[in-house]
Formats: sequence, C-alpha cells, structure tokens
Amino acid sequence: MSTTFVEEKPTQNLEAFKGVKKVPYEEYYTSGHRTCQACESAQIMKLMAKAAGPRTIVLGATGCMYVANTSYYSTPWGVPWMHTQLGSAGSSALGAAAAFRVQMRKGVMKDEPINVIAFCGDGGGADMGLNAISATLTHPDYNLLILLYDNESYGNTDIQISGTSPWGVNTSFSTPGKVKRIMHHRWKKNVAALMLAGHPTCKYVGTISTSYPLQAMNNIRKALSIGGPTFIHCLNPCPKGWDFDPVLSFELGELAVNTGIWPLYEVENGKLKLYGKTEQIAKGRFKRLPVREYLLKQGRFNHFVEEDIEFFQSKVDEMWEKWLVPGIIPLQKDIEL
Ligand SMILES: Cc1ncc(C[n+]2csc(CCOP(=O)(O)OP(=O)(O)O)c2C)c(N)n1
Ligand code: SF4
Ligand SMILES: [Mg+2]
Repeated sequence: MSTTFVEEKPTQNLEAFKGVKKVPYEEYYTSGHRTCQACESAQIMKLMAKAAGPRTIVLGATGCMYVANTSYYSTPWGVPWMHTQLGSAGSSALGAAAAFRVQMRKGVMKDEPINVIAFCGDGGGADMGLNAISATLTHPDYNLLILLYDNESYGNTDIQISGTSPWGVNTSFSTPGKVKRIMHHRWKKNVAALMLAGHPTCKYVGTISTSYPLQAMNNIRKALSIGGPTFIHCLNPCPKGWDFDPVLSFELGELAVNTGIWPLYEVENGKLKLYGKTEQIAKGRFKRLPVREYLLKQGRFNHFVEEDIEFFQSKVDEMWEKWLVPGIIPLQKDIEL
C-alpha cells in the first residue's frame, strides 16, 4: 500500500508588492456591500481580494462578511464567491480545493493554479468551526488559505461574546450590572499559536492587522504561494461592536499592536518572525504603550475602573515578560528539558 500523499499542485507565485506604488489598481471586493462605516472586517476582505488577484475563489462563512456583503441582487465580490455555513470554513476550503483538482484531472476545467480562500469570523473560526479548520490544516496536499477576521464578537447577531472577546468587555451577553461590573472573565483565545503548535503540516501561520495594509497583503500573498494549507488571523476593529467613532478604526488597529495586545508575527516553514512594531517591542527598540490608551477609546470598556485597567495591563505584561516566545507561546520561560 502506498503511503505517499497525493501530489501537491503548484500554487500561483505571488511576489510581494514592493511598496504601495506597486499595488495594482484593480479591486475584486468593491462597492455593493452594506457593512458599517469604517468596518475593518470589510477592509481585510478588500485587501485579501486585491492581494490574491483574479484567479481566486472565496468561500465565506456566515457572519457580518456574509450577510452585509450579499444583500439581495448586489455583491461587492469581483471574484467567484460562495457562502458556507458558520462552522464550515475549513471543510469548504478543503472540499473546493479537492473539487478543483478532480475537475482539472478530468479535463472539465483548465489545469492552472487557483487560489482557494475561505474566511470566517471569530465565532465561525475560533469557536464553532475550529474542528474543521484543524482537520483541514492536517492535509498537506491541498493549497488553500483560511483567513479568520476577528471583530472579537458574534457581530452579525448583535455582538455576543466569542472565544476571542477580550476580558471584561461589554457585549450583549456581558452587560455590566450595578452589582457585578465585570461579566466576562475569560482571556482571549490565542488562535494563531494554537494552529501553529497543533499543525506541523501547515507551512504558513501568521497574524496581520488592517492598519498595516501593505504588509497584510504581502503576508496573504506569501501564504497563498507557499503550498499546502495555511492560516492567517486578522484583528479587525469594529465601530459598532467596540463602540467608537469610525474615524478611530485605523488608529485602534495600530494601538492594539503598539500596546502589545495584538502581536504581529508569521511562521514560515516552521521559522518564527516577529515583524513591524512587534519586532521593535521584542528587541527593546519601542516601549509598549499603556493598554489604557487602547481601552479607553472604546465604549465597550467604558465601565472599567482603575483596577480593571491594571489587571488588563498585568496580563499583557505577563505575555511579554513570562512567555517562552513573548506574546505568542504561553509556556513559562524557565522550562527544563
Ligand atoms: C449553526 C449556526 N448557528 C448560529 C447561527 C446564527 N449566526 C449567524 S451569523 C452569527 C455570528 C457569527 O459571528 P462571527 O463568526 O464572529 O462573525 P461576525 O458576525 O462577527 O462577522 C451567528 C451566531 C448560524 N447562522 N448558524
Ligand atoms: S458590526 Fe462590526 S464587523 Fe459587522 S459590519 Fe459592522 S463594523 Fe463590520
Ligand atoms: Mg466576529
């Protein structure tokens, strides 16, 4: 019995855009959607489609990026797009990649590299669809990208807590009361590190932010070119759910990175690289900003008192000072081998 895998198909070779002037004008996610003003989840859809280009199919799990993007008779997608169930980003990506291979082998369609991207929200990806994503990342023989856009809530159904909602946050499931101020006591899931540690077959895992758009597009291009299943987690400020003036969307994305709350890194063929401000923080060239600068700009943390801000700060300090890989791998530094 053969133990070899089905051969991996060649991917598109998507070189990095060398500067904003080299980014093509063509848009594959354009007008026709009805997301909130300054929605950064919509922004990553636009960047993702631009980075991937026309030979791409996008599969979208239920959530804001499905519902707001597919109003009756109108769509912003300029590439083929298909809805999939809330927990099915992983299985739909694998199924589509496998179906393409069969169609090409049978000569039903031209044999050429096609990008297969499935996106999901944090509810769909970090909670409900985690098992299907995990299974998909164990298949080294299919090229695909799973992109998790993270607005830190079940946004489409009116902002309920998800596994990536931050500690203490006010959501429709954790409204602060007069007796109990903090109703959400769990820390955010460390999703990219989970994928990284659990799936050695996955050649590219990384985090991105829409506040660093060129880098985000280039990381997406790298993930699509490397071969096999890949995973990217993007933090997306959400004016409605986070309760801030839309003009602050971009700044909040930067603050999440500069406070150390959202570390930027990529792992390519097992090699970890911190990038941008995160790298500067790790090398001691940039001092992390206090988390209060990020928290107090958002209505969802309006109920925080000093003690809450200090607790939040202490948890972020712990990530940077005690973790084996700062901000990424939550093992204590002093392991004995
Ligand atoms: C199996 C299933 N359960 C519940 C729902 C209802 N539902 C639709 S969208 C959604 C929220 C999804 O949250 P997330 O994945 O974070 O995406 P967001 O809406 O925040 O963009 C829920 C619960 C559903 N469509 N399918
Ligand atoms: S609720 Fe948030 S994620 Fe959903 S469309 Fe509005 S800004 Fe975007
Ligand atoms: Mg969400």
